[in-house]
Amino acid sequence: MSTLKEVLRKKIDEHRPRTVKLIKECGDVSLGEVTIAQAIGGARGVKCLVTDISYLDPMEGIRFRGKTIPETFAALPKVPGSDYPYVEGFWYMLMTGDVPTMEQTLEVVEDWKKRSQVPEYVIDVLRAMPRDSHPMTMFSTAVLAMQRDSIFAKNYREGKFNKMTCWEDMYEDATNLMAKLAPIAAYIYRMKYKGDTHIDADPNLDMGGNFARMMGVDAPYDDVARMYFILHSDHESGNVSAHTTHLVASALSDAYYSYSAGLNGLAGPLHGLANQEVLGWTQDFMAKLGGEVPTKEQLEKALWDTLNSGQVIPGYGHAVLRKTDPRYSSQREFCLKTEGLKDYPLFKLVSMIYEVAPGVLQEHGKAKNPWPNVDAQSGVIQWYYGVTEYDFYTVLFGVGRAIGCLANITWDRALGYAIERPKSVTTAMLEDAAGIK
Ligand code: FAM
Repeated sequence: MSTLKEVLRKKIDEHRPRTVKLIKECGDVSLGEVTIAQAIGGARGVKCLVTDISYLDPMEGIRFRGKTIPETFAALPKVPGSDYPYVEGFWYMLMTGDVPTMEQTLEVVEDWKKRSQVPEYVIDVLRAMPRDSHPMTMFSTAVLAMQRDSIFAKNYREGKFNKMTCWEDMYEDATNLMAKLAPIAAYIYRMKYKGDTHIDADPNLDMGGNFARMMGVDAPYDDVARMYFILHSDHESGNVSAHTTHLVASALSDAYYSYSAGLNGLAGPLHGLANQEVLGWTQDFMAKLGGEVPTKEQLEKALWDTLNSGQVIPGYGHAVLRKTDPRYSSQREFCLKTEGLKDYPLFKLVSMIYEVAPGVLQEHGKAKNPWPNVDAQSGVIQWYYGVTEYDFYTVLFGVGRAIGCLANITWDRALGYAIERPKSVTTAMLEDAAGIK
């Protein structure tokens, strides 16, 4: 029995009475009203989800279990010789809310290793798919294929469902899935883009280290992986990938069904695909200039051309944030401190976009947030380290996003969150309510 699971059990036992009390004694307390604009406009700002895994303040950005990004990086045990923490320790922190010791972290490292073997049938499924399938389609399919191994689904089928203990099956499924995601992602990468050559994991490495190895990319790509997975892990539970995962899990679907669905949402251009679009936009633009870094005037014109053609500026704007995304800043800091990267023309252009785009978007007057989000910066780092197949970038996002989504649905089960079922109304009902009929 792992320490993480035992700590989690204690946390869940302590937490449950809070949720029960809120429903039983304070269930009628209002959290606000819902306007017509919110009903039509994607439920923006409607407070109807509960999660303690992370909280997104519009001005401050994300806090994971109460910690800002710099605080998170500072608090967690670091991989020896690395500036960045173990992803496994971060998983412990998101699950339990506690910063693990090095010993507790290494226990998770070992646990993930034991669970990391990708079943042969998953490899067969991937290999049977057309090679030009989008890597996100492959990734989501691989996750869905593993549903046959769900412990939750098996026990449910066998009549062993118990509301109080079913989180344990979710936890087991979530951990089994989490441990396999990075190897599956690396397999897809090497199959699709590297002549179908594959590199075995090294039992001495952590998850980030092994991911870099299996991708075939040298250090400091292991640190890039650790940083990237942690930064992309969670952003409250209302974003498309987290909310979809939660919604599907609320029907008592298992972790595989739920996260495969979450990945399908992440694959959309307004969500996870934006990072590939940023790089596409930036490089097309540089190519037009013959590979030169543009002047600010040229850049401003290109941004306006994009807006005037009805397209969005990828990597800018956010549904909740109203300032520069700290996940953007954290990756920018990595670029600035990394020799070679800080003078890299593509990074210079991304930095120049940061200077020019907010002003353009403000003048354009539509986007509520003219500042960059996480996606405006991540592609350039991947490109610099030779991961130039930008169709693949959302898969990287998907490996990281699993940490938050899977921690969330484990807690959903533990606290017995209900099946999700918001109420719809008709357009005529809205017109009636507005008195315009
Ligand atoms: N460029 C041009 N127009 C933009 C814009 C941008 N970057 N961001 C928002 N707008 C427009 C938006 O299309 C909308 O126009 P209409 O009224 O004509 O429909 C208007 O500004 C108001 O939108 P908003 O309230 O500011 O944003 P939303 O909450 O509706 O949407 C985003 C949020 C992220 C989908 C939107 O800002 C966007 O499309 N950004 C570009 C794509 C992107 O970077 N996505 C990644 C988001 C990231 F956080 C992630 O999930 N990975």
